[in-house]
Amino acid sequence: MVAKDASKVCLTIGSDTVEVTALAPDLFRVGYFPQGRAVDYSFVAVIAQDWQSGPVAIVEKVDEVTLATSAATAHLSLDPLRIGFTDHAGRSFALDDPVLGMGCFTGSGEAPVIGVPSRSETLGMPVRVHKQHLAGEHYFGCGERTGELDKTGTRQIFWNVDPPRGQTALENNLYASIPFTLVLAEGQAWGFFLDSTTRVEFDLAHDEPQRAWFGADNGDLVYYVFSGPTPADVLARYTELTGHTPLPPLWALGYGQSRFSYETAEEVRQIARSFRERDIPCDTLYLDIDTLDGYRVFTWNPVGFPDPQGLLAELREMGFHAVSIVDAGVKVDDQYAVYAEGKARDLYCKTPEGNDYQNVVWPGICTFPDFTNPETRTWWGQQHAPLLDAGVEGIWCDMNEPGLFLPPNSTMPPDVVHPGGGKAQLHIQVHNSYGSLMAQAAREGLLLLRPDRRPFVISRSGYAGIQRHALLWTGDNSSTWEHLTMSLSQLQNLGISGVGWAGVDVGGYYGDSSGELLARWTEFGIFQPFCRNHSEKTTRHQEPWAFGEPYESICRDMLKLRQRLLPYLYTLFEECHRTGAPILRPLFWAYPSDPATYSMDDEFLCGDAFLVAPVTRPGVEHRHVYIPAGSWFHWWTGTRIDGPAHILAHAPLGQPAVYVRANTAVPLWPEMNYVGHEEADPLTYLLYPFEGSGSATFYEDEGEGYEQLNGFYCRRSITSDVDGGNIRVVIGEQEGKSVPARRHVRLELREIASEPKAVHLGKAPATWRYDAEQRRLFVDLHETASSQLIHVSME
Ligand code: MIG
Repeated sequence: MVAKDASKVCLTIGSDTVEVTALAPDLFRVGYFPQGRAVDYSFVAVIAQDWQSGPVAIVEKVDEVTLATSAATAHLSLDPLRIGFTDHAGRSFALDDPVLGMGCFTGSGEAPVIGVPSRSETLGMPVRVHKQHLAGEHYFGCGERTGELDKTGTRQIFWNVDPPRGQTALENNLYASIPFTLVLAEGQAWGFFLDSTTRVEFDLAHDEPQRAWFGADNGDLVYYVFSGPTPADVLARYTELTGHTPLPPLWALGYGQSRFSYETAEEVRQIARSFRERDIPCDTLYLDIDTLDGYRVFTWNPVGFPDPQGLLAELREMGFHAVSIVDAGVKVDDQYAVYAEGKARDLYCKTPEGNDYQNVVWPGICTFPDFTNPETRTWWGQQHAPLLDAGVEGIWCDMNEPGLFLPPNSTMPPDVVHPGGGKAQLHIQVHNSYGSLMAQAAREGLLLLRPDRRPFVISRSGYAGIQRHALLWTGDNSSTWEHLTMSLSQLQNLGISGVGWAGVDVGGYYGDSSGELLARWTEFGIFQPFCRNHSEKTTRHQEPWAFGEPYESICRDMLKLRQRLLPYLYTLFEECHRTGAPILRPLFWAYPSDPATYSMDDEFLCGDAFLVAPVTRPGVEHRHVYIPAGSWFHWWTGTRIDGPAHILAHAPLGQPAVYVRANTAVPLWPEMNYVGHEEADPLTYLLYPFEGSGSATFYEDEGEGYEQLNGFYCRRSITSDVDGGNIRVVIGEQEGKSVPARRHVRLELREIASEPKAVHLGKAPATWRYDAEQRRLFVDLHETASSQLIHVSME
């Protein structure tokens, strides 16, 4: 039976329901609800509800139905049911495999079936869709993976775990699960997202080269297909569906220092003082579980931290922000108010017999809030009040897979019950959402408690959509070169899975770091969207000064550069917030038609302007770098390289292989050690002009609060045109109502071969200085809302 409305076709086959809906011109949703299960689309990942598909033409023939939007068409052949897509350029994608198709999965090698008689089980059968793997298709994304960028030919498991220490790149699933893949073929992208919070598996042409399959262990099969055709189109729609990364407070982009644990207030003070005395930038200090009273969340250890409010006020005075850890487990202790209240209100997960489910984590025996229940989330959010009152400004959600100690590295048994405030579900059905829901509770709590502030929440676990609640850090890595290598693809994989705000622990968590490893890691770390150094209890300390010289100076120089780059990074965060574009990007993001970029995951782009190729081996000063099309300037020597080219870069310690794209302005602050340390005046636009043209955007706002929503921000473009001996730079007219506090603006043009004949600002002579030795031209300008044209005549 076929029914339809304006943008949806609904099929009833036996007791099964299949719906295909056009949500937007480039986005289709397929829902398969077997065996009488109710039509139900999850709320955990998906946020957008009011879709405008535009006109949808639904055409019904005897054995075929099509839904056509202005951009793409879904094709349903009805006997047997097979679903596939084309776009208006005639490209086919996400085509059901003609033999196997979609349905309840009964056994390996057998076709899934639709319309089998109803079985009255809560969980339902495993469900799967088999798609054709078309020639030339490459799969990317899949969330938090340490394996390589190109996932073609692999199996990917989506099931959140707290892995044993020292995992290798073979460890498939980690702390967060994002069952999304971005597919590229011949420069064109499409996307696929399977929305299920139970265990999910993708076979990306692993078993058979002509097939890929996507399955959930039980329940419904709900998937979304994005028609692209660019990677940016796919990510824009995916993040509209699952939510945008909020704008962070500006200080959250600065460097953070952490340790499991700084154990006393005095130790925290000493760390803070060392940063300032040693002139090393740092914005944020992290307080790990030893700050707690017997590991009870939302408390303070009265011995080590007798006066948290006083400590945090001192830190604020020194320009630091403090972030406190909150674990998922609540210590069973009737004298402990948090536990007692959760118990009295009956907000914990249950055993099948109806008792509170208990397991052991840091505090000993614990219960676990049922975050699927909205009432639990509100209650949990309120618990953050004493931390904020003491001066804590950010919340660090840990152990939220949930990770349990009995047995080690385990999680909840599948039959634990999440009562859900009325809609009970088994743990296996909601497992992958637990971390996201905890982060959501924290974020919503912070928003209620400090409505004028932008919440800062960091989470270890998450599901698709985690980006709208928290930034994700990648948990317990190791202080090894191998883990540094793995980090590069891991952050690229996250970026193209909607999690733009992410970072790995700089220096590595488990095991002893070394001066060289820390220095190399920091060289890479300053380009991580989230830049925090963290290490485990039993390991050697790894603060930037821990290994002496030359490593301390290298870390200082790198972190100073990060701090100078904050206006550039903040512009990228705003773009990510608005469009879903990752901050740290694979090369193919900008070069989808260049297949050489598909596997080039030991280097990456940071925004449009920077190409970064970290050294990830000890004792090595050279490495291969692929320079993609365009002209690029080496950061340290100014040497120009025209891509595409494979080069051997010289990258001695302290001078990582970093390149800046020609004609792409980079806004920079003056050097400083934390946000607010000094006035950000002057603002420098750094630019490497070269024959041709280019443009960049600069966005700024208060860096806190929400006045940007009332128009108080400032966005402008900077364009550069070079034609023979004429360089024309236009700093565009300001959009938005903010009035930046600075008065001075400086244009710094690099690699100018000789002293210019004349430099004009509009028609008048400009104030400028040429540094022949450095080949740099500095033009002094004033801050103004109107546009400024700078004309450099070389002859
Ligand atoms: O079982 O709070 O990933 O960053 O330092 C370890 C102690 C619990 C795991 C986190 C790590 C943190 C540590 N936590």
